Formats: sequence, structure tokens, C-alpha cells
Amino acid sequence: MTHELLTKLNLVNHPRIVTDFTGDETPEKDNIVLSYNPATGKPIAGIRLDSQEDYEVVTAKAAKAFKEFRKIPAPKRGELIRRIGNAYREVLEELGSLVALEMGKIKAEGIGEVQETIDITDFAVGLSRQMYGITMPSERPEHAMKEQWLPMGPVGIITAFNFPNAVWGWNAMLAAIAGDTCVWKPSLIAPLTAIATNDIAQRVASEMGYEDIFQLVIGTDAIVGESMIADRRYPLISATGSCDMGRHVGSVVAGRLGKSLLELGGNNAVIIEADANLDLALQSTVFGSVGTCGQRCTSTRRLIIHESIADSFCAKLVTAYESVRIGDPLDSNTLMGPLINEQSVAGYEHAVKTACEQGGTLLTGGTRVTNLEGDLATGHFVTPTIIRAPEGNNLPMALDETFAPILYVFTYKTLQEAFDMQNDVVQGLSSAIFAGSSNAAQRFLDPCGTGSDCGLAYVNLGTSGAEIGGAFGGEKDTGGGRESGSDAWKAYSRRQTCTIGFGETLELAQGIRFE
Ligand code: UN1
Repeated sequence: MTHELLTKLNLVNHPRIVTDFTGDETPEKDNIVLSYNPATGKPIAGIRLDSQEDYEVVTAKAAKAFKEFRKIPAPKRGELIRRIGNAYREVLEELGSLVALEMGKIKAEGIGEVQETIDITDFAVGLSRQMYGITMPSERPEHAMKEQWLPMGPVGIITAFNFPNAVWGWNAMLAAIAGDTCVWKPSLIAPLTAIATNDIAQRVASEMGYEDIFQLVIGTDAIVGESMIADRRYPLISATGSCDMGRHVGSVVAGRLGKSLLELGGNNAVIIEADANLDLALQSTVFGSVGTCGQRCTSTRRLIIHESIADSFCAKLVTAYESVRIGDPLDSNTLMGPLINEQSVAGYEHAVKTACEQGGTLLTGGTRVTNLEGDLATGHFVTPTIIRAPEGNNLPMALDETFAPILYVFTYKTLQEAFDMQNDVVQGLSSAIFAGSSNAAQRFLDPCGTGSDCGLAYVNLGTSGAEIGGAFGGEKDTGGGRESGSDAWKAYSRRQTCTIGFGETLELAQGIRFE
């Protein structure tokens, strides 16, 4: 199965993949990183790590290619992106399966992730004829003013393991449509997906005569990551990952006055009003907290529920959690796959233990899964977990983002109390309310900003599963960046205000006379 998948995605005998195997042996080489199947804990392949010299070569190529690529008219770049989208359509199932194999999310979500990349290609094709600048009146006679958005340069794209395909897609498709070249530093935990994804885009680009538009550099943070963020040849670094990682990237990039686009952690809450559609709220909460085994930056981590319905809702939630089918992500019956690795399992166990020590009540879960057989017996599986906060809602552990399927439950009396609780975390990515009353929903979305303080706010929907059409990202420690839809493309463009005189006399602004 694995071999067949790798063959279909042209990953067998690939120059970067020095070993591919399905057995237990581990290649002993210094400059190799292993890609593991989190459902078995066993390696899938060994991938050659790029060195400092490789990084230099890639960056020089990206800078050189940019000088030519920027000359291609945007609608022609659109043609490239359209073909890339079609190429992904051809391997949607295979690439989605590779995401599931290497990252551990279930296949339906893996395919959904590749669909996000396809969606952003469509969006970028449309943009290729719509990257509008505005015109504005000049205060001077016989002068015109306009704003234009120009190609910027090579963009450095740093991604996390949990969306090993789509997050690159959001960035690279917009960067390329804007006329930029892309250098991608993927997570070392999911390099195979990155190789397959990038290869397809660059193969299509090469077929159209555009070399080195999409490049990969698979290296360590210490060597490749640090070099990239400090490198002035990258006017923009787009980085997805933890708040700590983003703080470091942001400060190094700011130190050279470069631009950074940061998409960092979330601590996303769902508020449930007593008059809400509780069936909808239940299904959405389960998907939001259990989907991707709680490893989305948008995963639901906190439930803030009206005290009058808390007990009955929690009882239903526990039943739903206990019926979640855990197992092989590639099996269509599975609803929840494994965590990514043992470190994540340890993080999960630590969070459960600490929350209970802090007075939280474990309603369900909180343990490793021990009843899976065969290869899955050595996978990183845990049970989806609900922990109810003690009276007074004081549960410090819930302030941390633990990348695992743990849901903390809090109760409230007044809506304002719920909003305060939802906003009282350092992160500001996603938020949701389930409410029967449109006034409550509107207060959550108050245009004066007194409701949710997050970049994403959902009404009668859970916190995860954003569509690509809207700008994606969050405030506070989430980093402030916006990727994907709306006008996020502007982050990948250089802004220029143009003033054009077409008269015979010199006119100075502000009416200054200089004779
Ligand atoms: C992420 O977890 O980094 O909204 C991205 C969602 C997905 C993207 C998540 N569309 O859950």
C-alpha cells in the first residue's frame, strides 16, 4: 500500500529520498531525516537533508528566477496556476492519502486539505486579473495618482507538520500569482508530502518554461531556518507554527526590517447559549475538538457553555466522544487517527495530569489507546478527552495550547462573562458561538469590537474548517498575519504609489512655491 502510493506520487527512486522502505530497519546516516507513519511509529522513508551550501544554491536560484518571472504578465501566471490546480486534481486522492499516511489525519481530512490547495489555485487564477490598485485624485492640476502592487521577490515559506500541503498552497499560489518565486522550508516531520506537493507545482512550471519558481529546502531550523529568516534576499517570510517560533521569526525578520506573515497558535473556544441548536453545537464541537486529533491551529480547545445546560450537554458530549472510532487514518471507518509522535503523547499526558491536579474533572478519555492490534499497537494513539473546569472556572492549564484532542469545559451565567472568558487568553485565532437569538450572535460579532477578539469568528459553526475565500489568521499571539483569501495577496506584493505629471509647469504639493 505505502509503496504503491509512493510510486503513484513519483516518490520512489526520487533523488531526495535516499531510502524508501516499509520494514523496521532504520538507515544510519547523519544527513538523513526519517519520515514516520504516526499510526505505527515506523519509518516510511529517509530523506536527504539540505546543507547550508544547498540553501545558498536554492536561494540564489530563487532570486535569479524572480528577475525573469516578474516579467510574466499576471494573467499568464494565472495560466500556470490553473494548470497546477489541474495537476493536483489528478492526484487528489493519492496526495490526500499521503497526507493521512505521514501526518496521521484521517483520509477524508487529508483529501480535504489537498482540496484547500486546489481551491486556492482557483482563487489565485481569478486574482490574476483582479489584483487591483486604486486611483486617487491629485491635489495638483494636470497630475494623476494611482497605486499599484508589484512582484516582491523570493518568498520564504516555513510550514508546520499539521497541514503539510495546504498551508504551503495558500502561500505559494498567492506569491506566484503576485509574481514572486517561492522557497519552502517544510516541517521535518512531514517531508514526503512536501516533496510530492512541490514537485507537482514545479513540474508544471518547468513544462511552461519557468524554472526554479517553486523550490524546497529540507533542512534543520538551526541551519536552514536561521539562515532563511536572517537573509535579506527574502523580503517576506511567511511562517506557520507555535507562538514561540513566531516570536523568534518575527523578531529576526524585523531586525533586518523585512516583512513577516505569522500564523501561530490558537486557543479557540466555542460559546453555547441555552437557546442554541444543541444538535448542531454537539456535532460541531466534536469535529472541532477531535478532528485532526486536535492538531489544527483552529481546533476547539475550550467549551464555554451556559450553566443551565452544561450538565446535560456534557453527558451527550461524553457519549459522542466515547463512540469516536480511533484507528488507521487510511481506513474509511476511522474518525480519529493518532497524534504525530511520542513527544505529542507526552504533551497530552502532561496536560491531562496538570489540569486534573489544578482541580479539573476528567469526564472522559485522558489515556493512551491500548487496544489496537498489529502495526497500530505501536502508533501514537490517545483517547479524546473532556476535562471540566472547577467551580470558579480557574484552570490555568487551559490557557496553554496543547496540540491534542483535549477539550476544557467552562460555564457562564451572562453573555459578557462568556465573551470575557473566550477573550482572556493570549492567542486570538478562532472563535465560535451557537445561539438561538440573533442578538447574541450579533453581540459576538459587534462591529465596535466588544465581542470576539479573534481573527476568525463563526456563528452556528465550529472553530475549524475555514474556507479559503476569507482571510485566514488571528490577532494577539497568533501573530496578526492573514493568509489565503480576501486581500491576503497584498502581503506578497510590493506597494507603490505613483504620481504622474502631464502638464508643462512644475506643481509642488502642499502649494509650496519655490521660485
Ligand atoms: C492550521 O491548522 O494551521 O480552518 C490551518 C481550518 C483549516 C486550516 C487550518 N482550513 O481548520
